[in-house]
Amino acid sequence: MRSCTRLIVPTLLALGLLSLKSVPTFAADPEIDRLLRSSIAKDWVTNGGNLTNQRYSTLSQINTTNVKQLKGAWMTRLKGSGLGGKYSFEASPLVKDGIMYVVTGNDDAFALNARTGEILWEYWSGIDQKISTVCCGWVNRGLAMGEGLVFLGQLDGNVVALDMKTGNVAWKTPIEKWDNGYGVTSAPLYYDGIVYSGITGGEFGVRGRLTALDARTGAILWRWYTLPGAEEVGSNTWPAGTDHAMRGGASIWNTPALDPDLGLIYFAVGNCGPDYDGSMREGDNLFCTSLVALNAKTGEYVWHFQQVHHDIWDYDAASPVVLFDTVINGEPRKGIAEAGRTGWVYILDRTNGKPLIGIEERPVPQDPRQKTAKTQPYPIGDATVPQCAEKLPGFDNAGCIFEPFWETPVLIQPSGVGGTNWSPMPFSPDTGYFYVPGTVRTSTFARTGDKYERGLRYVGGTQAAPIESPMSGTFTAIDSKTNKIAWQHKTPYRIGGGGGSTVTAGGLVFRGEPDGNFLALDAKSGQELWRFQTGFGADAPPVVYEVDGEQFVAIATGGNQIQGSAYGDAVWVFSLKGRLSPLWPPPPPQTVAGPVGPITEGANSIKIGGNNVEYSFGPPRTRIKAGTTVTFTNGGDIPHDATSLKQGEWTTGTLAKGESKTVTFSKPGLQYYMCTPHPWMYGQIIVE
Ligand SMILES: [Cu+2]
Repeated sequence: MRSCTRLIVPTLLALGLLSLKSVPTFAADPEIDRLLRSSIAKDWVTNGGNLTNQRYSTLSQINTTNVKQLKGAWMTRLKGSGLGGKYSFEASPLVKDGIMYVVTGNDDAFALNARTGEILWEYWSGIDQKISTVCCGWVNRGLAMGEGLVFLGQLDGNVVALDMKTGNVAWKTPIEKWDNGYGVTSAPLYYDGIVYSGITGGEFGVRGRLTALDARTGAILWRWYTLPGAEEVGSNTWPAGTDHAMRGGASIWNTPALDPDLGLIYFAVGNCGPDYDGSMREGDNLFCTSLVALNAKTGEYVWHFQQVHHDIWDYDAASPVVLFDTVINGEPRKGIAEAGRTGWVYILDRTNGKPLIGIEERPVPQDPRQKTAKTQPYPIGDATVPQCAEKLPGFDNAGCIFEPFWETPVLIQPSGVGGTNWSPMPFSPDTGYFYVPGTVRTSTFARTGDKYERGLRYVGGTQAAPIESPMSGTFTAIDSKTNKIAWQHKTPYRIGGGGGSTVTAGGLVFRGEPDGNFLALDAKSGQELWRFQTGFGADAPPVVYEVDGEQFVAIATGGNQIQGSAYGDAVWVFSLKGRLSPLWPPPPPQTVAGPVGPITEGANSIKIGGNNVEYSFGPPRTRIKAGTTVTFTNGGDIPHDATSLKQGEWTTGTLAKGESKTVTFSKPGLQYYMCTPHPWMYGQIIVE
């Protein structure tokens, strides 16, 4: 269809028949395309609000002067979908013509009356609950729409189109298989007849890619691999004559942005695999941890910028890219920015991928065993999280960003689950600020090595937060002209792991807090103007919309597995005419790493992933007599283990669903253990 435009227009020109009015419009959905190209107003039609991912709403009925009156207009529970400890609720609801569309961590989608919250239709994904290749919580980051369809990606590797009126499946395309290590967690992007989807699997030795599908039929139009094949651009950044690039990860975790004038699609690429072992993959390892621009129609490579060369720290670029226009030295410039796990915002010229403000290559510490890169890019400006670990008892080595490590654990900050992770970064053209959520967490990095097996974890090491090490967050306004901090809040909880915010022409930033509070801040000063307790982990990026002249603010409150917030299955919507009052606060997230809860006396049977809390040991703490044999049973859906924090002391090895293993504790002492693939799961055994 699209190639017709190119063929027909020259023909018409040649025949002298062309007048502007008679140009046939071949856009498959001119209305959605127009909304995607426009500033965000009444409707919120794609995950990032429009093609820029700015999350800047021009609505201003709710503003700094009246936001104190904001109350709940409605709250709807989504029938238990995505409710439980293995899930995160990270999707932004979409709104079009008074109807809201939302997707949960179980890939179930719902349409609701955006005024009243009444459920209009339901799509239950029925995804296999035994999917064993979910890296970081069961999550779906959102939807796209166009041509009368709602699009979503699923953890089982399918991209699905639903009829907007009924929720019936229009088409379903497997872009990969989950048992090969793949899944989809990113919100797709729709524009001009094409649905673009990312893919996950950076921890499973996959070959990342962007997939373009025909929106009408679901047919795959093209794929662009984030790991180059032989002779392709970037192939010389991998060791010659090896196939390490073919399992080098480089997932796409989030929604692309698109510039229709330049004809380019932009996206961020995740970490290199195996995550913590660079010993066999000498070179910069393109296009791991990079920003990439492609021709939006053909998928042809145009430019890239690599944030971290030869990544061994799990420093994904996982937050969605943001397009913005600015003036630098009196000249109008087209910018693109992305907040990294490194704690920096990378600000580039989106026409060519060159730094707009300045990024310096600086020498960094070396470890020849890891084949570390000689230099790394340092953006001019401020980082939003600390970039050096503080010394902790029991660790000889505390390092700063880009500190190498081998088999002896090294404390490093930011960790690979720190800085800005999957969370979006809004931009306000009024303030010129980016709003950057960050996680402050130190990890102990160590390389262990791994053998690649299709569909199994392939990370080559570990990064666990030391027991009792603090975990918190930052929320920072970064000036887009200088990349410097305009204001910063230290937050009690981690907020960079998938929580989010949105900014409005009413001068407000709305953001959730993992302890259930929903906040409104003054976008210019950062001052808190309003807060409301939703009763569930309030992490998802909110949206702003209007129905019948009334402005609403919506947030999905269902908790976030990475941020440790309370789970739920609710959508909350607020307006100035709202009448609903706050709910009772849910349990707050942990602020130090390690097992929590009361000590169970004499428990010699420990269940992993029981009671729908996938990433947990139960009981997490037990006191036993020396000589007791403890049985560990995996009651979850995915493989787990229990492994002593003292390296090599004891481990159950990988336990498949339903499998058990016993460990005998003969000597008195304090035992801490964790799950190797999920380094935020901790347990404690006190042996007397
Ligand atoms: Cu686990």
